Parts: sequence; structure tokens; C-alpha cells
Amino acid sequence: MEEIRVEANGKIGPIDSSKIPRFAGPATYARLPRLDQAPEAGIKVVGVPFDAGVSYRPGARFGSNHVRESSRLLRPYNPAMDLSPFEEVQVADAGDMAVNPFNINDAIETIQQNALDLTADGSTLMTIGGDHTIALPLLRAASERAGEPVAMLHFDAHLDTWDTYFGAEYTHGTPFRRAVEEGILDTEAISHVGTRGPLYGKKDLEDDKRFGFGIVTSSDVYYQGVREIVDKLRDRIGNRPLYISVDIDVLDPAHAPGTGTPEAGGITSRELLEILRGMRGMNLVGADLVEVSPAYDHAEMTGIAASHVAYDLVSLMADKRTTEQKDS
Ligand SMILES: [Mn+2]
Repeated sequence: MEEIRVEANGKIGPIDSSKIPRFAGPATYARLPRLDQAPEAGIKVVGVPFDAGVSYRPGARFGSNHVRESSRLLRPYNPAMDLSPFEEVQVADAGDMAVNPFNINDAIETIQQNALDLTADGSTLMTIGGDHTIALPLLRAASERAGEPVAMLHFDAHLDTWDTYFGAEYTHGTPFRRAVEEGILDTEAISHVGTRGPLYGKKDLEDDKRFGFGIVTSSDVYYQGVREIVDKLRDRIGNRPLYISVDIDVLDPAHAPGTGTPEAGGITSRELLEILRGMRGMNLVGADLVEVSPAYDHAEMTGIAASHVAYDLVSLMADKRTTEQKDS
């Protein structure tokens, strides 16, 4: 059937949901065109269906497509930012990376290379996982493109700076220790947000602090509030190239049950979206959204939260790219 799309400002937009019902047809993220239909895209949404790095519940390999399915209800205007992201910048769905489901090292190489290939034209990547292992090769590519170590905001219930699991160095619980060891993070400006729950021991926190991480716990978000936290994070990051990694388990299981390692006492989807919106004007160079495991989801709650988080991240990217164009 013919695809009738919203076209504005010379951009190929989403399928027009006033002409073709939202629930019809194959899913791309936010019903956006595929990359082959809009090859000039300045922002690319790409899936990484990989979950061989998980330590508890598997299933995040199905996350990329679940978020696409749950994104059918997204509309083109973002009132929270007074912005139509898909009109400001051409945004396209680049499909899924074809990663080895059995060999983690091979998968990491593929992800890094694909991320570099996709951004060779200067475009910005919004990656949808997949488990958190994928953040390491994505950060490698982001810092290579930035030409320097990048600042990072890491939203997660967990630190993900553990050393090894069962002797394995590359897992979804270890990407940020590896990233610090590799020198691809700017350790003056890396923060976890939303962490909580029991740890193996106090050493986990001591190691994490030694690597340079600041921590805004889930309790801090409750007691200090979004505005104060946004101000602190912005001060710490400044104008450094910033990568944002969102593990959907940062949300309370009441907001996002469909994930691999849930922890009670998490932040709400409203708090997460508000903190993200608070990052407007920062030098955002890339982002990922990981750990959606649809088999544990109910009524698309996790998928809907994830699709909206990605929408606000894409909005931040679009705002940054248009502001840069206007300035230059
Ligand atoms: Mn994580």
C-alpha cells in the first residue's frame, strides 16, 4: 500500500496518521522513513538486537522492535520543548545492526564499526538496544567522532562499573569500567543517575568513585528534586561533548517492568523525561536506550516509556543540530 507521509520543511516525516491508522503497516521508529528512503538523515535511529551480555533475565534482543511497535503513538510536535524534531532535521530509522548473537567480542566489533559507518556523514545516532553491553562500542565510536573523550550521563538502577562476571570482561554490568580503562570517557564529567538497590559490597562504590563517577541516586532525585539535579549535572558537564546512556531499568518496575534486572524504588518516567529535557542546549553527540525486554512487559508500559525517552533524546539532538546551523 502507498505510504502517505507528513512532509514539512523539505523533510520526509512520519506516515500521516490522519490518513493511515497508526496501527497499520510495518513499524519503524515513530513511523519515520527508513534510511534508504531518506539517506540524507542527520539523525539516525538504529536498533541493536543483542542480549548475549545479560546476567539475569534475557530478552533485550527483542527490545529494538518492541520500542518501534510502541512508538506508533508518538506525534510530530513536542510541546515540552516547543519543537517539531522531524521538521527541524531529517530523522530516519536505520534498521537493525546484524550482530553475532553467540560471540560477544565479535558483536562489539560489529557495533563499533557500524556506528562509525553510520556517523561518517556527520549524523547523530540514537541507538535502541539490546542490553547495556552495547554502550561500550557506541562510546568508542562517539569519542572517536568527537576526537576526544566524551562526558556521559548514565541513567540506570546499577553502576555498570563492575569488573567481570564469571571471568567475562564484556557484559552488560561492566561497560563503563572498560570505557574508563580505555580512556574514552572524560572522567571530570561522568555521572550515574537513578542508581539504587543492594550491591556486592561498599567496594563497588569506592571503585566507582575512583573511576571519577558522580552519583545521583534515585533517593537524591526524590529528596532534591529534578531542578536542582539538572543544575548540578549541567554545571559538571559544561560544553563537553556529551553522550547519554539510558538503561530503562532506571525507572521503577511500576513504570518499566519489562527489563532484565529490575530494582524497586526507581524514578518515575516523568522524572526521567524532565531531567532529559533539562539537558537542552548541551553538546549532545549521541545516545542509547537499552535493556527493554518485552517478554516481561505488560500492556506496552516499558515500550511506551522507552519510545518517549527516545523521542525526547531525538528532540534534544534535533534542537542541538538546528541551533548549531543557525549559529554557523
Ligand atoms: Mn545498565
